[in-house]
Amino acid sequence: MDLPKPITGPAQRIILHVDMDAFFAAIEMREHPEMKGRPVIVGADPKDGKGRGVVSTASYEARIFGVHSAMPISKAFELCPGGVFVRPHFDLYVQVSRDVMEIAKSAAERFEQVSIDEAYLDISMTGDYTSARAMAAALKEAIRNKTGLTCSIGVGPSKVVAKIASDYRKPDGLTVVEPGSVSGFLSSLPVGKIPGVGKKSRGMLHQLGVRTIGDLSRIDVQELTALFGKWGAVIHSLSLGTDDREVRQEEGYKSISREITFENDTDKKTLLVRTLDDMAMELHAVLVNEHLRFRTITVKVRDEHFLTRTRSRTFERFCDDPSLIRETSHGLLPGFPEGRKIRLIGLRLSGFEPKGGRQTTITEFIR
Ligand code: TTP
Ligand code: MG
Repeated sequence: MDLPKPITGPAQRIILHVDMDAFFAAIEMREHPEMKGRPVIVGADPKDGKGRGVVSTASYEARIFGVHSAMPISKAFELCPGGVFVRPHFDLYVQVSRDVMEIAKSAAERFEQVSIDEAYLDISMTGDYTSARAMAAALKEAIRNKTGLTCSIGVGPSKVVAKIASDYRKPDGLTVVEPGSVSGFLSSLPVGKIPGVGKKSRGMLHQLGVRTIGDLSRIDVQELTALFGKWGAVIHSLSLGTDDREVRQEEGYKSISREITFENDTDKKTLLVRTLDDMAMELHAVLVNEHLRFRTITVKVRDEHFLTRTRSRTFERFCDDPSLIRETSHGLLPGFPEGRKIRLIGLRLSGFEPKGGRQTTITEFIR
């Protein structure tokens, strides 16, 4: 006889976010043990303080001096003249990234890589937060054994909570936020910890008297939408830890891209071109590693008033030539109203065919 089935709700979601610590710098320190414990700054050549270009990342020792990603390299030199300045080795970073992502992917039901050193895993199958914590600890261990590098992990009921949690005890951190502790965990954190809330939005929120995520959660949504449009409603729900986005596992790359927000808005064409060159080198390293060729190249630029322009070019044939990426991207730099400064620049390659037949199972590759 068929017994009636018990009524059960959907299983609770458990999301894990993993982010490598000082990724490029940590790899350089692994390759050059003599750099261990020193302030290591990966990025453009500082040229005794006259260098153009920006910092890619800095070791935690260098961050004590105030050095951080996207800062002009000349400023980093000023803050930390005794630092070890290293030019990036993207091929190596991409290979290490691949090792990390392979391990992470095998640990989850669903896996989504979101940047070179960062991924979300849906680990709802662990069933409860005690098992999820054990799984996260095992993942940290496996990554360290394979690569010699540390990462930080956050676990929570949504992507936004997991992401904020992974940043909470960096480096080498593990923070688990159970559903009942979400508002307690978020409320006292500065509002800038919400992904996407940068210097500009932070300043505007401070003017409303909003300093913490708790302050943001208590403010009237309409006040936020008046100020930020749709984005206002988005950050309001994020402040409550509400985030329905699923971990999206996609087969094959749709595009690979890189974006950088400058520390200070700039009108220097040379800096824009140099930044595109660095991004081209990094994306080319991904192409080589993933055996891909592309047809479409897109440059995106956002100005100080948040006016965003993109320009693309699609080639007739698939290609993977680094100098072609660089030169085409320079030509695609869009014009802007006279006197406007640029705050963000991005480069994207898409329209892939696998070279030599191998296809990956990793999703988009966006910072
Ligand atoms: P992040 O994870 O943002 O930084 P990180 O890993 O260096 O440090 P953290 O411990 O805080 O996570 O970025 C990963 C890599 O991406 C970083 O090592 C270098 C590169 N990167 C840039 O090149 N430019 C940038 O503006 C940023 C933010 C990162
Ligand atoms: Mg990182």
